[in-house]
Amino acid sequence: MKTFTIAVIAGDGVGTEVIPQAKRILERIAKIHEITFAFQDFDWGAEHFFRWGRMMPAGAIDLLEPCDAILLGAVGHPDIPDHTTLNGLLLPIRRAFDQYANVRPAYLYPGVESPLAKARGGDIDLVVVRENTEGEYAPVGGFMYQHQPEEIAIQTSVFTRRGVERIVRFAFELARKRNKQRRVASITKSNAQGYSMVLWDRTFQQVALQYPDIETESLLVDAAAMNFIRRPQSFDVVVGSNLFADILSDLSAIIVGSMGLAASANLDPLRRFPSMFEPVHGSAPDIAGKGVVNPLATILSAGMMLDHLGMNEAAGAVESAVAAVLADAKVRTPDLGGHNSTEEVANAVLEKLG
Ligand code: GGG
Repeated sequence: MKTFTIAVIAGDGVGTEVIPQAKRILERIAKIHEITFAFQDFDWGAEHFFRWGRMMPAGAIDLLEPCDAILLGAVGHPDIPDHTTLNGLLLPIRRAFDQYANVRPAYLYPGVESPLAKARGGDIDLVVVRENTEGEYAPVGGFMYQHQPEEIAIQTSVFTRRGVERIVRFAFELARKRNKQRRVASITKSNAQGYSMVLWDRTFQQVALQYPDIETESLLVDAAAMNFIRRPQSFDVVVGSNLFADILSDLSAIIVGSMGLAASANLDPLRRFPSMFEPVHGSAPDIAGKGVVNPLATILSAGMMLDHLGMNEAAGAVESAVAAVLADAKVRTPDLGGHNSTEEVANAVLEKLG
């Protein structure tokens, strides 16, 4: 029987509520498909920070490296600055394992209401591909004269030709694999950022020449935001830098109904290291502990993990079960207008899985 070792970091806030539900789904999948998941739970995050002064231990990366994949809940705590939690856990993992492709699908499931009046189930079906290891998130910069009136902060973006080329190529390959509209939209702000984003545009144009079967479009990020609202159905694969694609993927999540449905994969496409799967949402302190967070984003992320592990049939089963629960429109958490609990929604998915 095949065994997959999965590192599990539930993290903070609602992360500790959605991860147990995703594990229940994976346990059921394991039974159906005669495989085993060996979960290794790591209690890293805010509580670890309060106790030890760091979000994860010094040897954390070495502990994660032998695993087949990482399943992450959420990071963030109201009593710790957000840059401390993010830079102490999530971002170092993405960089250490060169998870350069952050894949964030946004599909308007039948049965889910979009805030866009005209959008109907199936109308929106796009994937935001986010460069995940450099760009605006590069840990390069510093303060001078900290906390003084003359304080200076410098934050340097890092764009490399190699980094841009590989994420753009990934986006083109994904458009081919999806075989839907066969279109890639590249997002920059090269009118204002005349070095990094110009390098991005040039690289995009060069890579595009190798994909004559894929239609292309280059948009400034402000126009892209507008067009996500005005003509969301025209997008297929959307590729952008670390910051821009992060912002656009929140927008794409909300036009397909809820952040509670937004799944993501942080991939090392070369498979040298474990890839990491997480809901796009954060720790949501406002609803943490109430048992009402939507578990579907994490369950769909677990589905993406199955796909990455080569369990395509199982991944399809998870996605279909979630789609069926949403189409029934009976059991849903408050973010989707329902009154059910996190556990009840996961139960409904389990029922569909059989
Ligand atoms: N699901 C992990 C999490 O807590 N994400 C929230 C967050 O702040 N993410 C920042 C990012 O993806 O760059």
